[in-house]
Amino acid sequence: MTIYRNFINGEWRESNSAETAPNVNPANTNDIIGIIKLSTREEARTAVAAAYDAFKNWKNTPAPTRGKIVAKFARLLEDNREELAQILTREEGKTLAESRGELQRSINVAEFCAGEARRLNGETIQSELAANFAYTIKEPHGVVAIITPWNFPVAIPVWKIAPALVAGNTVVFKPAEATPATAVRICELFEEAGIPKGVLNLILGKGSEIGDEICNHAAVKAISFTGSTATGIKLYEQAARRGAKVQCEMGGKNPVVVMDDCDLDLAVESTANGAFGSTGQRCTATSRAVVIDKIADEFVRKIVEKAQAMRIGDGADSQTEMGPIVDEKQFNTVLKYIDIGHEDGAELLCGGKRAAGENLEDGYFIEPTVFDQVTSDMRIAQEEIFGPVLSVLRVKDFDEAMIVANDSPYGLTSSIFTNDPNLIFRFIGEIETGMTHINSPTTGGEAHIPFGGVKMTGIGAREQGSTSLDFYTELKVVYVDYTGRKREGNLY
Ligand code: UN1
Repeated sequence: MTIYRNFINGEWRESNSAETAPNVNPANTNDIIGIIKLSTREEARTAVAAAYDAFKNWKNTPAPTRGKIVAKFARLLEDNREELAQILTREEGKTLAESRGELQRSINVAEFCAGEARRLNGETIQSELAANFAYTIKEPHGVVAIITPWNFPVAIPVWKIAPALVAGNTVVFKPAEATPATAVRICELFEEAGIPKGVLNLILGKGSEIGDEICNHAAVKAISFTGSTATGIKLYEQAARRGAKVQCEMGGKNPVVVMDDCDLDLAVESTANGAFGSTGQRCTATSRAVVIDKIADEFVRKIVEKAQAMRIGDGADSQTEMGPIVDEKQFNTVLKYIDIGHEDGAELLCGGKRAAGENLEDGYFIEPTVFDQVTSDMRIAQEEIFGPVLSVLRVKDFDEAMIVANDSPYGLTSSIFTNDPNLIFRFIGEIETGMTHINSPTTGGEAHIPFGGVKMTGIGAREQGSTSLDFYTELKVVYVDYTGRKREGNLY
C-alpha cells in the first residue's frame, strides 16, 4: 500500500504521525489507493523552515532561470498527462475527459507562467527633478503558503505554485486530504524539473492542524487559499493580525439568466454542462437558472430530459458522463441540501437521491437534481451546495432577473442567454460577478486570462493570466539621484 510522503527540503520524508486516513476512490470505496499520514505541527514547521532557508538563494536566482524550471515542469506534465489524469479520476472521481481537460489547463498555466519569468518587469518613471530617475522592481514576499482544495487537485496547485515560484517565493504546499496522490506527483515532477531543495515543500495533513500551523507561522508572508468561505474568512482574519498577505478564492452561487429570445437548446445544453459537469463540484458551477416565465416550462422540460439521460458511473469508464461526489462527508452535505430544498417548498423535478444501479452501490453517486419554483430566499438559492443540484428561479422580465441574479453573497461567475445586444451589454454592466459569459456556460477559463470573483467569493489579487503574479510580488520603489550633491529642497 502506498504511503504518501511529505517533500521537505528536497527529501521525501514519511511523517512520524500515527494518525492516518485512507485515500479512497469515490466511485468504489473498496478501492483504497493509498494511505495519507496526517503530519504533525512540528513537521509543518520543518517545512516552513526549509522554505525559509531556501528563500535567499531562490530570490537571487535570475527570474528567467526560475522560469526555465517551470517550463521544464510544464513539459513533464505534458509527458505524464495521461498517468496524472488516471490518478486524478481515481482519487477525485471526475470523468477521464474532465481530468484530461484539467491536465491541459494545468499545462497551459505552467507554460504561461514560465513565459512570465522573462517579463517580470517594473517600470521606469520620469522624475520631476533633473538628474534623478525612479523605477520599480517586483520582488517576492518570501515563504508563501499554498492551500488547495480537492476538486481541481492538479490545476489549482499549478496555478498557484507556478507563479509563486516564478516570482521568486519559496512554497509550502498543503493540498486537500482527499487528493494526496496528485499532489505528490506534482512535486515529483517539480523535483525532476530541477527545483532546488527547500524551494517547494509538500506537507500532507489536516487543514485544522497543519494548515493552521503554516498559515499562522511568522515566517509565512503570504497565503493563497482556495476552498470554503468559512475557512477563507478565518484565514483572512488571522493573517490580518500579523499583516500577512492573503488571497482567497471561495464559494460561488453562479446564475445563468435565460431570456425568452434565446437559443433555448443552447441555453439548456450549457446550463446542464455548468450544473452537472465535474458533478457540480466546482466553484464556477451553474447553480441557479433564472428563467423568464414565458419559456420556463419548456426550459425545465428540456433540462430534466438532459439530466435524466446522463450516464452516471465511474469516471474511468469512457461511457460515463458524470462521476461520483468526492467523499462521504460531501455526499451527505449534498443530500442534506436536497432535504432543505424540499423543506423550503421547492418543487423537485428530477434526481434528489442516491443514484442506484449496477456498479453504483459502492460509490458516492447522486442523481443530477433539478428543483423548480425556487425563490431567492430559500437556502438552496443562497448557499453553495457543491454538488449536481440546479435551482430554477422563474422571473417575469430582465429587470427582475437581474435583481434575483445579484441576490447572492457570492460573485464568481455568471452567464446570460439572449440574442439581444442591448440586454447583453446591460447584463455585463449590472451583473455582480468577477467573470461573466455570454451565450456559454458559467464554468471554465483560459490559462492566460484572469480568474476570480467579487463579494464573498474573492479576496486579494486575481489568479491566472496577466494578473497571476500580482499576488506573489511586492513592488519596491527606487529613487536615484545622480547629481552627486545635496538636493536643494525636499520632495513634497
Ligand atoms: C473552473 O471551473 O474554471 O475551486 C475551475 C474551484 C475554482 C476553480 C474552478 N477555484 O472550483
